[in-house]
Amino acid sequence: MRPADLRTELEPVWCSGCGDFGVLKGLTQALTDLEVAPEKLAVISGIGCSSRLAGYVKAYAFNSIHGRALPIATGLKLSRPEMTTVVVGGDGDGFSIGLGHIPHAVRRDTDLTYAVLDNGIYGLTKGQASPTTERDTKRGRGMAGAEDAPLDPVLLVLSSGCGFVARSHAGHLPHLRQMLREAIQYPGFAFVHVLAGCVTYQPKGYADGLLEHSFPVPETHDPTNLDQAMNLARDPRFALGLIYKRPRD
Ligand SMILES: Cc1ncc(C[n+]2csc(CCOP(=O)(O)OP(=O)(O)O)c2C)c(N)n1
Ligand code: SF4
Repeated sequence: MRPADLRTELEPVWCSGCGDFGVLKGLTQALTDLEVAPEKLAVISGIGCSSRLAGYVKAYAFNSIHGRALPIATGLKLSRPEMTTVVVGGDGDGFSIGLGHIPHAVRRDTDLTYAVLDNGIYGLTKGQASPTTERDTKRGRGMAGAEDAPLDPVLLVLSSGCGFVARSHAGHLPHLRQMLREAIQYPGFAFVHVLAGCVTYQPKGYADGLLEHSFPVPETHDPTNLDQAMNLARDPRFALGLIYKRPRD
């Protein structure tokens, strides 16, 4: 099986240069590495540009309801445990309307991989501020809310008790492929924070800026140590790599 075999015939409607293309590629690569057959795969998303990804992967896919992908995916996984279940969505979908579902999905520890494609903005609805919009983001039309302090997705899931937490960048394909592969292999709730660019509503060079503001998780980091993981997550820059993986009994 090749990654292209996991693509539907639909052409993505994303803007040329959108970071979501990288995530589609990284995800189909990771699934191919793990030899996940389309009939054993479910991709569940909410609503947003990033959530369109579900329609582009050959799988039982559901581009569902804004903010509600996690409970839908949990129900699916509980009734069909043999399905590899991947949840995708944006920062608006996950951390605004969908935020209340995250700690409970973490507590239930259902075997899901949740990849949030974080472009720091509501792309689909034309560029409003999201909970991860930085305060210094240029104010444009519809940017109400950008004066609020951004939340940190990695600290949020770590403090909720998530057993697998990783971060990658949509333009860093081999790394993203590896992080998604490890997350899918983890037998519980796995969270992957994917830094992604929106070329239409974020300023020029935004995605490169994210990368410049990132650093690889140091080799000395022990991902089984929660204190070390929390300290790494507190760094104002973005640590890219496996941040935390709780050993399982
Ligand atoms: C219940 C509900 N409220 C609001 C909306 C409008 N809406 C659609 S997508 C979206 C935000 C999308 O932003 P994000 O999740 O960050 O995804 P992106 O488009 O940036 O990938 C909003 C507010 C909706 N579809 N349904
Ligand atoms: S508006 Fe932004 S997030 Fe949406 S497809 Fe275009 S570049 Fe991607």
